Amino acid sequence: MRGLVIVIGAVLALVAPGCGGGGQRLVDAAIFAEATDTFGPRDVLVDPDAQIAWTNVDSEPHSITPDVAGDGPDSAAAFPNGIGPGQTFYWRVPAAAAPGTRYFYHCRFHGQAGNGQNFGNGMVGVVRVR
Ligand SMILES: [Cu+2]
Repeated sequence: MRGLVIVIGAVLALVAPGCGGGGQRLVDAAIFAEATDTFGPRDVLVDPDAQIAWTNVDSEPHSITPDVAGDGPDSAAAFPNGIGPGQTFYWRVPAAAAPGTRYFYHCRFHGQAGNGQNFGNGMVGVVRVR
C-alpha cells in the first residue's frame, strides 16, 4: 500500500486574533495520499505573508520540495527524511511576494519537478499568490 497523496487538504483557516489589526492567515493544506497520487488540493491561492500548513494524513512520508531550488516551500530542512505521518510542515509566503507569483513544488518521493512555470509530474502542487 502506498498512499500517496499528501493531503494538502483543506484550505483555509484564518486566524490570529490579532494584535493591532493585522491578523495572520493560516492556510491548512493536507497531504492525503491513497488512491490519488497527487496533493489535494494541489493548487492553493493565498495572500502574501499567509502561513500554510501541510499535514501528512497518509501512512508514509512525503515532502514539499520546490521545483526551483531555493524558491518556495521546502520541507527538507525541517524534515530531512520526509514529512512523516501525522506531521505538519509550515511555510510562510514571503510578505513581499508579488501578486501572481507561483511557487510550484513536488514530492521528492512521488513526483518530479516542472520547469517553474508548469506542473511537473506525479505528486505536485502550486501555491499561487493573489
Ligand atoms: Cu509523496
